[in-house]
Amino acid sequence: MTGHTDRGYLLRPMERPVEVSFVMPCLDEAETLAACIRAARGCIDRNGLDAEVVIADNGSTDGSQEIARAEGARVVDIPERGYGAALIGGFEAARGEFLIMGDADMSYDFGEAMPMVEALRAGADLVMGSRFKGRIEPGAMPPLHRWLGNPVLSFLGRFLFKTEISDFHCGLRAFTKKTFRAMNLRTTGMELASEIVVKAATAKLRIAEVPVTLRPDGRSRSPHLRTWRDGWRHLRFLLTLSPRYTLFLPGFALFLAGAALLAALARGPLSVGDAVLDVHTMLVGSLFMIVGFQTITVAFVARIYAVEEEIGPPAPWLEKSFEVFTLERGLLGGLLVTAVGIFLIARLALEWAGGGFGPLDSSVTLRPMVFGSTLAAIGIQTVLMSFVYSMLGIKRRRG
Ligand SMILES: Nc1nc2c(ncn2[C@@H]2O[C@H](COP(=O)(O)OP(=O)(O)OP(=O)(O)O)[C@@H](O)[C@H]2O)c(=O)[nH]1
Ligand SMILES: [Mg+2]
Repeated sequence: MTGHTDRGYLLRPMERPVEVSFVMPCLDEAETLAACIRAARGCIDRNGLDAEVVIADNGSTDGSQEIARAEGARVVDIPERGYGAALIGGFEAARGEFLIMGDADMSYDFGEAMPMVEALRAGADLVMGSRFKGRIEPGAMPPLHRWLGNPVLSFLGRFLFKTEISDFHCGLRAFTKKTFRAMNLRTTGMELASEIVVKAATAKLRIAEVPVTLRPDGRSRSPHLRTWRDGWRHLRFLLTLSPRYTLFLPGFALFLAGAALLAALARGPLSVGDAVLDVHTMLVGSLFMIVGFQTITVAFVARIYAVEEEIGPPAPWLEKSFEVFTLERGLLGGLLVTAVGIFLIARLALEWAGGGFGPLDSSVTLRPMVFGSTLAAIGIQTVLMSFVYSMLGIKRRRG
């Protein structure tokens, strides 16, 4: 092992840029932190890297900071809690052109960071470690994460964001400082792991993959990651960022199915084999249309929100649509549709009144009633959502 004297390169003045920064998020990792910093240093020494080690700490109370300093690493204190917030703070403070992130619990081998540096030197923007293409040592990953959480979330991520990445949540990865700036990372929790991949994939950055080994972590206490809480946060994040597949298309399909049912039954009952479809099926069609329409409108809420908060990929078409679909036009359109709906209902009511409010033949009179109430519901939904959109898009409007 090398002594303290040759650690000078880890204690350089802040101004001096280096090629590589190893950034480790740390919350109470006194048991394993020293070994992690030494492993990173081992990689630096063996490969003659011009590098530094940055510990992004969230106020550990077990002396992790002192351990880090004694090992010659630079400690950055991040007041905002959370894995994502700590890492973002660490990246900002890092002086390297290349940033390598890795957990401080000895579950990753920092020696495997070198192929990542080489990939970055060769022009990659982001290099993802892949535990599935590498090795997962026995006991390193709980079965629930191994066979359900990670594969399902990675599959969804690949499908929703059109990327080949095999391991969305690998803790060992590397990217350039330029990529870091371009990604404009926003999430403060564990979902940062997803955010990085989603942003890199949707911005069409050059992503490389390197197999890595996952070992059982070296600490005696339980991990910070809580399976269901963090799994759900990742899932929610992916779904929010991709309303096209999770909301818009299902909503649109439902709306069309409902419209088809209403159209088919508009003139009278329909026989399908031995079955006779009538006004009851029309009501189902009406329900489909209303729920489908609501789903579509919520898809737009999700997309506008993600764009406004800069947590999702940008959408220039949204900017344009705000110019075309102004609040006033939305209100007008919604009111018109509502008016048509009310007209259909009112016409029926007048006929009913003309007949002295006597009993109605529901198989006939329910038809315009269903059309009218469906249109009124959709019209009112349009009016309400126009307000919601204009509130969400308020930052967008200039002057
Ligand atoms: N600064 C900071 N670091 C954190 C926080 N949560 C986790 N970390 C660090 O992030 C790394 C990974 O945390 P773990 O708790 O091992 O979570 P994980 O590796 O994703 O999950 P497991 O597979 O269950 O171990 C470790 O270095 C932690 O110290 C946090 O809130 N703040
Ligand atoms: Mg861990």
